[in-house]
Amino acid sequence: MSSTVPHPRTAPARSGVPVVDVSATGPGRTPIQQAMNLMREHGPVLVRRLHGRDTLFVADLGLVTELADDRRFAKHVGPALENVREFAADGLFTAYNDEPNWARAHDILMPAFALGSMRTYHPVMLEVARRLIDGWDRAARAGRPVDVPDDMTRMTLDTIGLAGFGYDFGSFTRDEPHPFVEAMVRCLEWSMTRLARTPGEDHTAADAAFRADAAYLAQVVDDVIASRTGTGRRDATDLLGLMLTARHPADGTALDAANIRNQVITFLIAGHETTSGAMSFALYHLVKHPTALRLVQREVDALWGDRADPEPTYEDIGRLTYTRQVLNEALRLWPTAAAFSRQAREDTLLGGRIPLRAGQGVVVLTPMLHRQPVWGDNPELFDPARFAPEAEAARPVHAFKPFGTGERACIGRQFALHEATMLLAMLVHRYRLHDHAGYRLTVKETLTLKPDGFTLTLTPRTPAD
Ligand code: MNH
Repeated sequence: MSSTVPHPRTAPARSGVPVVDVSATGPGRTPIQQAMNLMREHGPVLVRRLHGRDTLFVADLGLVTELADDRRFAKHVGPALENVREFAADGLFTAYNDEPNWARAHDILMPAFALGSMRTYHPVMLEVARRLIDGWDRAARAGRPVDVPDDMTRMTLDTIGLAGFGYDFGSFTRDEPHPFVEAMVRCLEWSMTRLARTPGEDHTAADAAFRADAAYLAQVVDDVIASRTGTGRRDATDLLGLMLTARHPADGTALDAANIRNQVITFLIAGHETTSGAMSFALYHLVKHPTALRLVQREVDALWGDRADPEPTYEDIGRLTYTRQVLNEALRLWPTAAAFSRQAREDTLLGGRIPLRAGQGVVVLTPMLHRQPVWGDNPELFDPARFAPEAEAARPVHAFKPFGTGERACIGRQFALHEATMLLAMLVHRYRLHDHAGYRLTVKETLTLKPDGFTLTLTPRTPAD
């Protein structure tokens, strides 16, 4: 694979980049947190060596700023995404830059993600938020804890299913997550742990299980597509409608059936997994930081007063500026898609000293970028004031990259922020959140990040509380 080309043998010495060999333990089940700890020890640029394969990790702001220059660098589909390609192929997320289907799909689907389109999704997002609230009301009455990441995942999967594809996963009518989620999580885990394999081990069973899961995902996707094509509503203007009928604005081409399947898998996964983690981390930080919670309460109370069942409008969500700051701050500390890769367009020196060959990958470790000195003396502190407009304006633009960078940055950013801001605000307005278990954060990695085993208990709130 192109990204695992050995680091030029002389480079570490010449460039002064530390090389840390982790072969003895491997990266284990938490490779992101391992890399974070390596950086805490060795600084914000290092080479991680694993069984002779080198990966350059970068979090230094100056270097990331260079890597964000689309004239010198582009997205790199590194080993992790190569594994995801085994089930998402040339979908938007995992397509190579020069694969014609990337630009074709990007141009066709862009209109579905313009800010104005969120107005169209708003009613569906609200409907699904209410499904979650119904469930949380029942839990509150029964005094039963809720599993935060599980319920956030139910909510985001149903939202992307309905808003993007007119397909109802019905996640809140099930005790267990929809089997699509379980198969998807196993596929993502396979993609991650496959990177940590020791040469010579036998992985036949794991690979066979993966193939079965991937086949199941494809089957769900075919079902999603069939339920549309069967209705005669092919021309709906949602994502699936665009995929099935839209023509490229410049050359008139359309997406082929195989690519549509890859796009549907891609959007079902990319469209829910990371948003779910982001909302879970935001709730975690809020229960641990009463001052910030208080400020969110003030904001939602100012908007919705003591109405028991407010009807959040599309415009309301834009007014929830502090709630949005909370989400940004949660994404700073735990960006749920925690790394992205860049490659040099031509042989070059990064930072004037680190030789990179054309096509060679560099991993930006976002959680550590988000803890660099530009964030002040106490980067571990959760403080939404960092995202007050004045503070944001004063900060270099590339200091905050939870959605990646450049033309391959997240297409779903507005979608995620609209959905997450609305739900967070509704939950804070409606419930008192109790950290009944004195939760201690452990971050689970399945390529994306989530707080593991995070539960809350709830009681109804009246705005005076
Ligand atoms: Mn999303 C790309 C993070 C929500 C669909 N997303 C990316 C990248 C990051 C990212 C980082 C860039 C990856 C890379 O450079 O290799 N995305 C997020 C986060 C959230 C998120 C942190 C929520 C919070 N993403 C969403 C949602 C959707 C979505 C919601 C769809 C509805 N994301 C995508 C797609 C891409 C992407 C599609 C690939 C875009 C491209 O390469 O053209």
